[in-house]
Amino acid sequence: MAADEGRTRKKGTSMGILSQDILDQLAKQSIELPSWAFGNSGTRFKVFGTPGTPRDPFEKISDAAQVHKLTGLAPTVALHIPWDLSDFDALRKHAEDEGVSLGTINSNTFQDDDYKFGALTHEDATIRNKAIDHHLQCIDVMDKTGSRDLKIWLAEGSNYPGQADMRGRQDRLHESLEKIYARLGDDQRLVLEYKFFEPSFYHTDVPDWGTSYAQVSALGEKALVCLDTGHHAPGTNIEFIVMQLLRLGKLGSFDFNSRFYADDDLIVGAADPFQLFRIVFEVIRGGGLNNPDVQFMLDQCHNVENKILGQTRSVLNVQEMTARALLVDTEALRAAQVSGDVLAANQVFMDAFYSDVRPALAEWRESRGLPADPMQAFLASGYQEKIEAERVGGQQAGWGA
Ligand code: PSV
Ligand code: MN
Repeated sequence: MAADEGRTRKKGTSMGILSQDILDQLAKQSIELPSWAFGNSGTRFKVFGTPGTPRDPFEKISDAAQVHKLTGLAPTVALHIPWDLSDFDALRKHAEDEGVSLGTINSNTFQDDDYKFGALTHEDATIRNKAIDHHLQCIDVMDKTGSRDLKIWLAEGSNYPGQADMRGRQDRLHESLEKIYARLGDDQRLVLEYKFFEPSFYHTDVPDWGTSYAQVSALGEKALVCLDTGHHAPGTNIEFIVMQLLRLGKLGSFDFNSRFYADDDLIVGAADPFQLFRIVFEVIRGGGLNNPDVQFMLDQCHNVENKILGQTRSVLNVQEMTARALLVDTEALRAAQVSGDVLAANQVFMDAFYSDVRPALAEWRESRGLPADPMQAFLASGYQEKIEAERVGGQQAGWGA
């Protein structure tokens, strides 16, 4: 135990497990929510409609703002273009009125017939230019919304060996990205997301962190990698990638979610809480926690669960794992590592992982005027009943609106 425990820890309360230093770090944490998490989503088999689902970006923002009101953790909302096309001055004002602001702008080159065989990599310059123009429009939107980041995820690749000129596509991707990058303002950034497969099954043009890193490094300082935790082959050591990208100064953002099999987009920490712990530990180790250069975001689709509660659960899970990772006794860990004490090092690590920080976090939340149990508070708030009664008629939002 630290000698200054009496000074830094609140004795006699469950918060005592979390030092003031840890609480200060937790107080600074922010996690961006994706607007699309509040619309309907599903699988290729069925999209289930849910009463109260937003019909437009304004209603999505209102729902996202509930998560922030309940947790104090989610002050910004990412938009998807064209799904969230609207009067952005009004949307920005609406977000401010609701106590949040607009965040990352996500482009979309995966829902247009022209992009069947690629967008930024397409053989045909007309189609490439169309995809580049879409990104330039996204940057126009960013100018209006005050957003810093343009997030690009590309659904490009091929299904069969021999189908595509992989090398040529990589070269064209670079040329296209250069044109987009050139349009960024001084304070704007481009984050390039990778994903190992789907919708293409043989090759994907940006399948891994190395390809994203190579592409963004060729652009310049304002281009970085986005790491979506669901976009790796099973068994991948994601925390190693986190460590490496932080070491290289190229980790721009996270899309947090969890997965059992493929890109499942489930609640963060649901499938493998220990993996989330290991990732957050490396974030802290690499200086990425509460570092504005490393944007924490969720990228989720709630197919069967309540969407506002699903997002709330996710941000709370990130907060909980951050608290646990901050509990790692780094001095003891380092000493064990240096002396080659394998078991002691592992025990230090696991001690922190197994610490139950939930009562401490509940008490701390209350001390800051937030509900001790945000999930319960939402259920008691009447908000869900209200939106179900009010949002009748119109077209519920989903992938495509
Ligand atoms: C598709 O896999 C995806 O989930 C990517 O992760 C993007 O971030 C997101 O869609 C929105 O375009
Ligand atoms: Mn993503």
